[in-house]
Order: sequence, then structure tokens, then C-alpha cells
Amino acid sequence: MVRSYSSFLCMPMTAEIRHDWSIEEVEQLLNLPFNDLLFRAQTVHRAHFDPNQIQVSTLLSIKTGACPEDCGYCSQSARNNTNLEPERLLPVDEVLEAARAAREKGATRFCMGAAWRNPTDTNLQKVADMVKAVKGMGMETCLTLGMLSREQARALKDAGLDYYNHNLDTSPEFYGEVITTRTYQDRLETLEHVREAGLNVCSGGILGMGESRRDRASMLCQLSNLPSHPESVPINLLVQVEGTPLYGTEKLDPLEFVRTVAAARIMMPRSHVRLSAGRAEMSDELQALCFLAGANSLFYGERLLTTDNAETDRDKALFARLGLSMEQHVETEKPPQGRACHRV
Ligand code: SAM
Ligand code: DTB
Ligand code: SF4
Repeated sequence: MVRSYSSFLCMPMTAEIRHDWSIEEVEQLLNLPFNDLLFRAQTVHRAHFDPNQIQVSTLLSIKTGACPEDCGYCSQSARNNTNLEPERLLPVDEVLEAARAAREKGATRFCMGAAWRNPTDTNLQKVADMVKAVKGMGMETCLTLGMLSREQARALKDAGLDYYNHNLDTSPEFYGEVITTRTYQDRLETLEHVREAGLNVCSGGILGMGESRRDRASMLCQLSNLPSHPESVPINLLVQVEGTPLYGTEKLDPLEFVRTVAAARIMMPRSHVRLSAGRAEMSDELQALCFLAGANSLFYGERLLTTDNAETDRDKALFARLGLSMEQHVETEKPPQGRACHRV
């Protein structure tokens, strides 16, 4: 007891912004006694955020399935035998209707996802029109369309896009076990293009794909050692979809998920850490631990892209039980003091 407490005290408690994490250092964080790790994460969290506010985004799949990529977790890959009905790019009015419904429920950001390796320039123009329309409703906008060139990222910025989501998914070491049709470097380059265009970066990964604790540490190093931390860091728990290669993977210890959220919070103190896919299968108590570990963003609404999300009534009840409020502010990353809030 005494030994772990003293080693815990030796670790800095300040919310320093660093880009030089080593995998070993992150492993040390992940190896801390659970209470010490959560205390540190909560301390860092409180230095930067109101701990009782949650940023709320809603997702919509604007183009579903028939994707040429071979991501081993994904229901939308044409190579996986899932029972998914492919859909063409949705018309703008359908997207706007969904955005309006999301806004009425309290979401401040609307995230649109497409099952593409990368958008064609024609499709990019159509999506840019969606961004303009959603933005015109007063919501923040986010897209995830696959790889982007420098020019495409700029065109989306010009259309008024706020965030671009592109996940690293896992560590560079484990990556090849999950995806072979695009490289880790491709992903890093897209993130560079997005950042260069002046867009906010949303990038994180998936846990529970059979990776090791070291892989989780390595993925967090990649994210926090980017030239700027992503403003938003989605931590997904693998949603196991029948017919995908990762279906049947041994389930991750839920406390390991919490530990990883805590490490993300400590390493990227000013980022919103999003408790993303996998909430439908999590208990309220597990989600509460994730919030304590510094998660302060989530997807709200009955669906993610192709799978069910936690139900909104359940989320409302959970927010009320935990005394959490939805962030209402639409502007990007401001100090916590300025944020308005909205009780559910
Ligand atoms: N096609 C684009 C791409 O892959 O870049 C955008 C959409 S893709 C569905 C966005 C992210 O969702 C993936 O990078 C992955 O991290 C996450 N994701 C997809 N399927 C998932 C699953 N079954 N469980 C957890 N996360 C998943
Ligand atoms: C992210 O990190 N998680 C979201 C979003 N970015 C696009 C996607 C989750 C997808 C979960 C599986 C599905 O519904 O298809
Ligand atoms: Fe396609 Fe994206 Fe799914 Fe990979 S994660 S198969 S790129 S939709």
C-alpha cells in the first residue's frame, strides 16, 4: 500500500500538455492502482472542464455499406458477410430532417458518416452542401468520409465544416491484424491534411479487438504525440457484428476500458474524450466510471451508424441520476467557465 501510494505521489498531477509520451510511460499509467489512476484523471479533468457537463453529438449514416475497405470490425465492408442493406448517399432534405430532430433532443453537433475509402470530388460537393445546411441550423458539423486529400480538407473547411473524424483505430503494431487495405501512414496523412486545413480533429480508436494493454498504450501515444492533440478523442468499445472477422473476440475487461479512458484524459487534458460505440452494452455504473475517468462527450440518439446506441430515455435518466448536464455551447473548444449548460 505504502509503496504504491508513494510511487503515485511521484507522478506529476498537473495537466501538462505533452507530445513526448513513451509507450513505457503510458504502460506505467495504465498499471497504476485503479483508484490512483482515476484520481489523477479526475484531477486533470477538473483543471480543464466542468466535470458535470457532457458534450453531446448525434450520428447519422449518410451512405451505408458496400465499402471496399476490409476493416475487420466493420458491418459496412463489402468483404464482410453482414446482413446490411447498402444505401446510396442520402438526399440533403433527409439529412436536415435528422439534424433537426437531433437538435431538438439537445445535441449540439451533428456527425455524418459515409462508408467510403475516400470521397470522390462529386460526392464531396454533395456532402459540402449538407454541411452548409446543417451549419445553417446552428449546429456544429462533423464528417467522417474516409481518407481526404489536402484540397478536399480545404474544400470542407470552406463549406463551414467544424470537425473531421478519422480514427487511428489501434496501435501501429496491431493495425495489420485489423485492416490491410489502407496503411497507418495513410491515416496519419489524412489527419495532417485535416489539421492543415484548420479543421478540428476528431480521432481515437477501438478497444476490445484482441489488442494488448501495450497496444492501447501505443495508440494513445500516437494520438497524444500528434503535433496538436485532437480536439475530440472517441474511445469506442468494439461492437461485435456477426459476419465480421472480429465477431467472437474475447470481451475486454470493462475496468480496462475505464483505465484507457483515464489515461486518454491524463495525456490529452484539453480534449473532449468521447465514450463512443459500445455504450448500449455498458451498465450505467460502467458509464459512470468512464465519466469519473474523464470521458465528457458521447453519441446521443437511438442509432450509431448501423448499430443500436444506448436509448435516449435511458441516457436522460442516467444524466439525471448523475447530475450531468448537456453542454449547450456551439462554439469550438473554449475554457470551461464560459460554457452554458442545459439540464435534462
Ligand atoms: N469509412 C470511414 C472511415 O473508416 O474512415 C468513416 C466511417 S467508419 C464507420 C468510422 C469509425 O467507426 C471507424 O474508424 C471505427 O473506429 C468506428 N467503428 C466502425 N465500426 C465499429 C464497430 N463495430 N465497433 C466500434 N467502432 C466501430
Ligand atoms: C467513432 O469513433 N465512432 C463512430 C463515429 N466515430 C463515426 C462510429 C461508431 C460505429 C459503430 C458501429 C456502427 O454503428 O456501425
Ligand atoms: Fe469502410 Fe469505414 Fe467500415 Fe472501414 S470502417 S469498412 S472504411 S466504412
